[in-house]
Amino acid sequence: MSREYNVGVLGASGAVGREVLNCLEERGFPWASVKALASSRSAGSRLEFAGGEITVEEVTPDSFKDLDLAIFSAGASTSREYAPIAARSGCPVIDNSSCWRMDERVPLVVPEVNARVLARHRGIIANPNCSTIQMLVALKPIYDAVGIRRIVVATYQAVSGTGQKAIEELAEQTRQIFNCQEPTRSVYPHRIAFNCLPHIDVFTDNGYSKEEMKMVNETRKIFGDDSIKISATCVRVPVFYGHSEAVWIETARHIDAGAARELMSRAPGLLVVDDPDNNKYPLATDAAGRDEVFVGRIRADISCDNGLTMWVVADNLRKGAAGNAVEIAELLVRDPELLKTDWVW
Ligand code: NAP
Ligand code: 3JN
Repeated sequence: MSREYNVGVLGASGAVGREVLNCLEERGFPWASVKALASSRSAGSRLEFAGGEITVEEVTPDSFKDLDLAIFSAGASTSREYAPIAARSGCPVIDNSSCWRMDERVPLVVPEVNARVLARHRGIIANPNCSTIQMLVALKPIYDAVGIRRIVVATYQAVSGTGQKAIEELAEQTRQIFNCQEPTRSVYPHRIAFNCLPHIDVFTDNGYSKEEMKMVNETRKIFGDDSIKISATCVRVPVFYGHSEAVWIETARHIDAGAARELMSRAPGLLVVDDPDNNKYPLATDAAGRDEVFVGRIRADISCDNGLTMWVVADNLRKGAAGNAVEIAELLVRDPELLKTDWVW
């Protein structure tokens, strides 16, 4: 019989953590046990899993001793505290937060793009930001074929990227507006219902938001190429699930739109939906609940030599967070070398 694994899910009660449980179940991950961890706030509450229920436990430094691997999505400060403890207990961590992404000791992994860097992990592996993941799955075949010099991207990000409370805020504000009531707000600085907010995470000294700079820095680390020029504008839109992106690239060598479409149609994890004459292009509503990245509207950028532009959509909680993390976990259990616990954190 093939081996089964004891898996920890830290942040299990949150939007990403619940999706991690769904992905473990739906993708048939070989689990022997699944331990749901969160803070004292939700300890004792029950979550549906694999046709039954599991009880959430409060995370403590001892939580990881009997686990083979853990997936974290409980924010950067929780990861900063607990990921080294788990790693030192022999439990490798796949971390969804930004805490470790730019740490030189930590591989930052999108399986379709740079799975090979997993080999040098020391117990902590970082999952990139959702907006970075879907863009790079789409661009990888073009990067490999002709190189990419410059990327300009505008994102249209769903509220589920902010967490469970933001999903409830969009639903409640929509209900209030339809009932002629003043919308109440607590998560975003402005009303999100029937609005677009060019503001995700905090603003930094250069005028870009932290979310925008994550796309810049993470892209360079994952492609292993500090020469790529990148400019991002990240926008929150009143969509529940699924991030969309308008992406413009300047390639190092010429490639026409047809050849780019052909390359993308053969790339792993990427589905081309590109028949505008028949109203076929990627939509957040179609991507929701799916693990693939969708790309369409692939065309020459008429403003730029060697320019291409496209529309890229994915479920931000699946491929953008939980799904990518579970895919990394699948790679770990497939290769016994990657689960050896002789690393030193
Ligand atoms: P959420 O819905 O607010 O859930 C937060 C989860 O973290 C809950 O389970 C919460 O437990 C737990 N938590 C918070 N503080 C904790 C603590 N001190 N100790 C233990 N558990 C704690 O947020 P979310 O949308 O799921 O996102 C969670 C994190 O995932 C984010 O902060 C971010 O770092 C990461 N994330 C990554 C991406 C990506 O692009 N890869 C996308 C979204 C989120 P309680 O129920 O007990 O409060
Ligand atoms: O806003 C989104 O659509 C994605 C959100 C990601 C996120 C939310 C809170 C904290 C992150 C992240 O993954 O970068 C973090 C964080 O860990 O910094």
